[in-house]
Amino acid sequence: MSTAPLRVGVIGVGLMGSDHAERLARRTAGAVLAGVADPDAGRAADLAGRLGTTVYSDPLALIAAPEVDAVVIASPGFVHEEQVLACLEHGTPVLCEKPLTMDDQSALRLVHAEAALGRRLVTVGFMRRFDPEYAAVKAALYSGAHGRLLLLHNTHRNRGVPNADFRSEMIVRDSLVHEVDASRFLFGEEVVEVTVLSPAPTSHAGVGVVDPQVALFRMSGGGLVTNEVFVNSQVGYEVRFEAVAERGSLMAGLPSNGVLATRVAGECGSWGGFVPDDYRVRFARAYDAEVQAWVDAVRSGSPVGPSAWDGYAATAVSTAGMASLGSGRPVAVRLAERPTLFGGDH
Ligand code: ISE
Repeated sequence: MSTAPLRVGVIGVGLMGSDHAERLARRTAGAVLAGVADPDAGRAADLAGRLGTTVYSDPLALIAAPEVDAVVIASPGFVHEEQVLACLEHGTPVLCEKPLTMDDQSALRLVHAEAALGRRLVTVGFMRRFDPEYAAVKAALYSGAHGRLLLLHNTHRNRGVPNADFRSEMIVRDSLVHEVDASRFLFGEEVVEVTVLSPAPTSHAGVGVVDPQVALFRMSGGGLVTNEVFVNSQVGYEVRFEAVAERGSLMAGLPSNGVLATRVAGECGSWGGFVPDDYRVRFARAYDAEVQAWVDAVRSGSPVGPSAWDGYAATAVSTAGMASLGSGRPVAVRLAERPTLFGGDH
């Protein structure tokens, strides 16, 4: 492992990017924050002032800078292809937030570009793989103690969505994509078919927005995954699942958050735990572990975590899911051939 700290630049400093910038500046061993770039110059300058780093007005200049060894991309998905390609051209390791790109074809172009280089530089930010509960369930399933995994039931809720231009497809592409990756990870298989159903929408969704959505994945080994994604639940950020295997089931992300408490609430009491507001709280440990593992892997030169292939495979399911959203009918997922660079793991 190199002894010099890894100098990391962050592109996009909205909610997630500023969280990563702070993590890199304050609590990631072996890393320093080497700069930030964002189209909102004021936002970038505020954050850079607080964290004592440089502002780059152009994300491509940040990628090309000799003072930047590695890059975290937390910009909107529609600029990921150009930014990840620039990292590949400069031989710069990159942790790109999900979704890798907006559709399967652009994601596949990145897979091919990296395969042509012949070395792994791209990691995709599917942080749930680093959540201690997801990792523990995966380890338990792989120990064989529960037998074969048959079914997975996922619940994914957000308190609300921030922007007025929110569309139904964004639930598939930006939210359900986490369940796609988690299902591939826990089953160790590809998703071969997706169906997205549209129940009667909540009155809290925008006009014409299908929310909640229920999606069904058929896995390559025949297992099934049911998913509820509800982004205007009003309550908070809830992500949990139950994996049903031949000799038992495993539940994770239960809403108690470890502590069940009673308290006075008006005339009667109430009981329960705490529901976090958003993903930065619910998955704080996962993000810390993910970024630390990525920094360690870049410094030691042995990649870990979800690859560009994982990003492509998840995006291909989202592309098929967006097609199913209109019709409610099953849509088959057909993946391109997997380059040998990406091995056989999920
Ligand atoms: C957001 O982009 C995320 O990645 C969150 O984890 C997810 O819950 C949310 O729905 C997405 O919009």
